[in-house]
Amino acid sequence: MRDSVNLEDTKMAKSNGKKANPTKAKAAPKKKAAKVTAATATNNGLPKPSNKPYGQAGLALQGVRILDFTHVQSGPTCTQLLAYMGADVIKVERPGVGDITRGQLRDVPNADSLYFTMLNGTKRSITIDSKHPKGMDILNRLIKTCDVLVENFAPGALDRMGLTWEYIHKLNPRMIVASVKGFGPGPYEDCKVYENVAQCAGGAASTTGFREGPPLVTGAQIGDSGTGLHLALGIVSALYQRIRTGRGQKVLCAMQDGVLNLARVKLRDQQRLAHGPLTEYSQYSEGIPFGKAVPRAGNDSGGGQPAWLLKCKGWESDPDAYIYFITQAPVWESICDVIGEPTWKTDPDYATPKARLPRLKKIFERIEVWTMTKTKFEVMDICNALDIPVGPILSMKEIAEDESLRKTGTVVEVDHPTRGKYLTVGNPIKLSDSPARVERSPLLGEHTEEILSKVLGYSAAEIGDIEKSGAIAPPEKSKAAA
Ligand code: CAO
Repeated sequence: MRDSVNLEDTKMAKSNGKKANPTKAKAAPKKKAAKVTAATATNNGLPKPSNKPYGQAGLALQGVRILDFTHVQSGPTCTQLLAYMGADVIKVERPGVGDITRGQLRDVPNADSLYFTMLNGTKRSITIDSKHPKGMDILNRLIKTCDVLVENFAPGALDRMGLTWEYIHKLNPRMIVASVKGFGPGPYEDCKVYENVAQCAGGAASTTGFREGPPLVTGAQIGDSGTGLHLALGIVSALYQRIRTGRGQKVLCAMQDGVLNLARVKLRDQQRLAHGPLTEYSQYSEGIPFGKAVPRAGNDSGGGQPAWLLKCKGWESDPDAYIYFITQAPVWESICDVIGEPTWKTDPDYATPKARLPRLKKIFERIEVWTMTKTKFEVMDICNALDIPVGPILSMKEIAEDESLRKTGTVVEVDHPTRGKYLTVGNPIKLSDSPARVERSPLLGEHTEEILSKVLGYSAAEIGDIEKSGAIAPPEKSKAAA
């Protein structure tokens, strides 16, 4: 503690432009103060910078071991990302059954589905019946050896297994217990929740779609994957705090909260609505009055730069021949030139962002006349050269075939023993000193023996007993073995 006082003094002295002299710290007894070297003071207690080449100093989360009790999508998204960052993720699955997604939406008979394989890469799989006494023994050992337990069971399921926070924390006070639930504490806390329920309850669906149509869910899995990403940040923060406190904590991410966090611009607009119409919504330029709640805004921009989705050459036969076009104010003159309306640069009806607001519909119709003469990629090339922000609607086919995404490791091809090669999304977060570890997903129970012996220290005889007991094998198999 005293050392940190000295370090603070050092920081203050530095920020005052004085040379740091930790040995002169006021309150610290001489003996303690002398221990703070110049090296630790300037490095804030961190080790000396590694002199290994970047990318060869280990992975960011190396040494972190995760007890992964997740299933379906939200939890697995989180633990897969942590595995990509270098954590040792041990996925616990029910013997003979496993994560339900292994068998959902199967495209290759008898092979784990893409649903499963694309969310569980770089993990190890152990099968354990958590309701079997020997299964509980194994879990106890895992709890003692892991840093983080991650789960996204229905509310109460972990407690019903006997794995309450109190129980876990007693076995391992350093354990971080991270959960995804559908809702936080409140009237819905006991509800089971899937992706679209969260999109609806988090405010995304009511603000997505066209004004004249019903609420719409989006294909991006903001409820599941979005909440998994929030949880990963919570876990890493708790690991960081544990360096100071030495103890674990609970991390909770409710899917409703995660969606709302991603839809916050709409809560912004809800509050703006009290002060007048939302002038950047095309509804305003169409003269349609606003109601009490934020309306659906179609393809309007969510920010201060008006934008819309426009047809490109080939739109009649290609459902993805569109470009998203942003009329960013600083490049308005370039837009006028490129679409062939140079007089709009000085015309008082068009020259300023405010003047344009009631005319957005007409403006985008005119820009579309131009974009329809070009392919989306031609529009990209022309507009990017002029600094006009535009985005092509890329189909999943185009993304799967995109060379640059392969090169950056955002799309990765991995090989799987039963399904062969498949594409997965690699690590979207790039760290310059920690290359992503993107590997195939494990088969059900593929690492059971390896984890029992190498991680938990069971002997061969003990593993034999466990196998016979039915704690790690499906019931039929263990009966046949007995
Ligand atoms: N050994 C023995 N039993 C196991 C086990 C194991 N290794 N792993 C799981 N189980 C049991 C659990 O103990 C639980 O049993 P009980 O209900 O009898 O206590 C049961 O399997 C499964 O629990 P569940 O209720 O979580 O699963 P479900 O398929 O009924 O519900 C879901 C799925 C997603 C709706 C629910 O888990 C949920 O609401 N999770 C929280 C929110 C969430 O993450 N949703 C996103 C899912 S992705 O769209």
